[in-house]
Parts: sequence; C-alpha cells; structure tokens
Amino acid sequence: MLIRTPTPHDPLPSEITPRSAYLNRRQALAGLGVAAASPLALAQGAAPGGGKLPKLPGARSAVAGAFATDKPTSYADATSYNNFYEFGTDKSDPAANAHTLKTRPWTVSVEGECAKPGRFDLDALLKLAPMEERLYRLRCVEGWSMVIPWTGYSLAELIKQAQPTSKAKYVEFTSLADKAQMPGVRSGVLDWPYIEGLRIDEAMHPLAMLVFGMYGEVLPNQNGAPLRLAVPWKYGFKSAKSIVKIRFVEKEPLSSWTKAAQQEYGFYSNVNPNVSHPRWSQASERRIGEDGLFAKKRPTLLFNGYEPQVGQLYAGMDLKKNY
Ligand SMILES: Nc1nc2c(c(=O)[nH]1)N[C@H]1C(S)=C(S)[C@@H](COP(=O)(O)O)O[C@H]1N2
Ligand SMILES: [Mo]
Repeated sequence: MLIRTPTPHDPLPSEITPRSAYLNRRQALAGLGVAAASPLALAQGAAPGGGKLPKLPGARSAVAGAFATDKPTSYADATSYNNFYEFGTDKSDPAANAHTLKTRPWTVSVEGECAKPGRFDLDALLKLAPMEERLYRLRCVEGWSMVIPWTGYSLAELIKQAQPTSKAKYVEFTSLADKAQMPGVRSGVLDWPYIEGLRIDEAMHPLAMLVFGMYGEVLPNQNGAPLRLAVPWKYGFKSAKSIVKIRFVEKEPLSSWTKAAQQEYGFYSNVNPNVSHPRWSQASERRIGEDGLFAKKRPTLLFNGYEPQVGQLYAGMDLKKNY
C-alpha cells in the first residue's frame, strides 16, 4: 500500500470549516482593529498596515514589474490565512502559534560556493541595501492567491556580496526548524528543515525579493519573520520563510516538497495554467478576499503574470517536463 504523505492540497481542517465561520472570524478580527486601511489611504499609496508592529518603510521600487495593479489583500486576511507548516497545517495555525518564534537575535549563514561566506546578523541584513516597497501577487499551488505589499530588496544584493563562484549553479534556502519554538516541527508532515532552491539566474533576477516586512511594518511571525523570500512568478511554497541558511551549490537542491511528493512538486514550480497538478487543474484561482457567494474565480496567468519580466529565463525549456 502506498502511504501518501500529506500535501499542500489535502483538505485541511480550515478548508472544511464552513465559510460562515471563516467570515465571522474575519469580522471579529476587523472588530479588533486589524482590518485594512480605508480606500482613501490605499488611493494615496499608503500600505494598509495593522499598526501593531514596528514600522518598516520602503521607497517605491523601480524594478520593472514590481508593482501589481491589483488591489492589495487586507492585512487581516494576509495575516490569518497562512501556510507555515512549522506552526501547523491548518490555515489558522500560524497566526495562533507563531508568537513563540524568537526573531532576535537572528543570523543567516551564507555558505558554499562563494568567495565571501559568512554569518550575517539581521541588523546587518536590514542595512545591506535600501528598503523598497513592492506589490506582488502570491499564487499558492493550492489554487488561491493574494496581493501583498512587501518591504525588502532584491535577493541579488545579498548574492553579490557573497560573490558566488562559477560552480554556484543553484542557491539553496533553509528555514529554521526548532521544535522548541515551532510546534509543527514535532510532526512528520514534512522532512524538516524546510528547504527550497532556485537556479542562480532565477535568484539573481531583480524580482526575486528578500523580504523583511509587509504593509509598511516588519513581518508578522506567521508570514515568515524576520526574513523570507518572495518569488512572485513561482508557486508560493518556493518562497521560504524564516530563513537561517543560504547555500550556493553545484547541483539542483532537493526541496522539501519535491522530497515529499516528487511527481507533484518539481524543482521549477513556475506558475503555469497549462500544466495541471496531478490532482487538480491550475487554470484558475480564488483571490482571497473575493470569496463572496458570487465571486468568480480568476484565470491563472503564465508565470503568475510576470512573463514579460521572467519568460526569458526559461527560453527553450519544456515547461511540462520542468514543472
Ligand atoms: N518555512 C516555510 N516556508 C513556507 C511555507 C512553510 O510551510 N514553511 N509555506 C509556503 C507556502 S505553501 C506558501 S503559499 C507561502 C505562504 O506565505 P504567506 O503565509 O505569507 O501568504 O509560504 C511558503 N513558505
Ligand atoms: Mo502554497
């Protein structure tokens, strides 16, 4: 008998929760003052922050494609409907459990095929490059999406400092895996630590972002504090949270999701409406916040709509084989 590992789309308790309960919880959150900012604030370009965490402003990014024209997801939704399996598999688990994550002191170890390896303290990373604000679409492999204003800078800024050698063909990212702080790590749902990877040219693309904040504030723990990736043209699971190690390697890294279900989660995981997941179509998506009774699903776009910027990275590649 095949023992099937739970995957991101096995129906999770949150997905079985009646919609009315979910909406009630959102209304309760709104009552606590964690709802989105007023339409006026949005029109003025101010990020709809929760107002509870330290500010982390950024200048509007000049990187091509960095500003989606979509309406930002509310702060309440972006911080209460999360995937962060180190804190549990239910969508509401990270918000309920991630307060135990200690985000300071925090160091990121930069290792492997590079001339300047080292340990970077969070404060050094915060000063490494000017902070920018970008508005990215995030498309989860499960078929939902959000639009989030991130604060951070291009991952390329850190990579350039490390000076990768000619052998550095890929970059591997490792998230923290500490049973004492992360209750989900006691479960066998994934092989911890959470590992992800990018090809070096993908990692160097200006849209690949090292993120420290969202909605003009530092990252909430459930969203991957104190630093995470945002790789907007790939399925959300490529954007590792709470990163502690960045390693330059010669061979394609084996990511946690590929390890869990190789035929379902390949290395590339570019958003692609034409390549179905073995168990469901990827042709459309539900935008979180547009979940009313009559809300239509949105068509999913190739490379999540970032094809003009990143399409060249995959010229000549068979995207069905390299899923
Ligand atoms: N370490 C770690 N990173 C992770 C995950 C995770 O479980 N653990 N989930 C991924 C998935 S499936 C998605 S969709 C995004 C969700 O990010 P968000 O909760 O900030 O929207 O984080 C990704 N990064
Ligand atoms: Mo996801």
